[in-house]
Amino acid sequence: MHSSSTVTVAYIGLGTNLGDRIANLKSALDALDSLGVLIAASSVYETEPVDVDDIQPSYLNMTVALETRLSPHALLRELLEIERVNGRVRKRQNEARTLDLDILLMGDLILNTDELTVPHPRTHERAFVMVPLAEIAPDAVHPILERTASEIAANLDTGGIERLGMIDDLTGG
Ligand code: PH2
Ligand code: MG
Ligand code: MG
Repeated sequence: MHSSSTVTVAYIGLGTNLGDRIANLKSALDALDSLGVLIAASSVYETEPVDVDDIQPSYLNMTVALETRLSPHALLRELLEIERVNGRVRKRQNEARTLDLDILLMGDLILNTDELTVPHPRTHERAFVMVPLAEIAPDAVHPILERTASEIAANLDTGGIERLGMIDDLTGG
């Protein structure tokens, strides 16, 4: 695994709306734990699908903070592999999935390549991302908007999301 001496905090969004959604989140957390140090995890939220063009089950979403020495592209490769191991099949954009792992923010990095855009392009528009992010990192600054997670979250419509609780207090099914 490629690594450098620089430690950064990557904020990662987790999403799942197929299969045993709690089990999918737990499996992802176990795998993420091996990529660095998980320093925070938000509550789990049940959320209405956003930006989808078919009828889909509701999502579970949460965010984590991962302290890691991986480069952004190395981290992306690891996240895609964790998605694959957890049954992610990619046919169409924004289709239902067992597991989606997105790099939301990575320190104050601004990156725009074909494979990876950081901050995640739609992060700041999405309550299902920003509410759990503001829960664990209210003062994290979006490096393009130059606003904190809590400021961004406060301006979003949170009607479609419901806090369920911490993952360790929830059971699957
Ligand atoms: N992910 C998407 C599209 N729409 N909606 C919700 N509620 N949660 C998601 O994680 C989500 C979505 C594409 O990644
Ligand atoms: Mg996504
Ligand atoms: Mg994704």
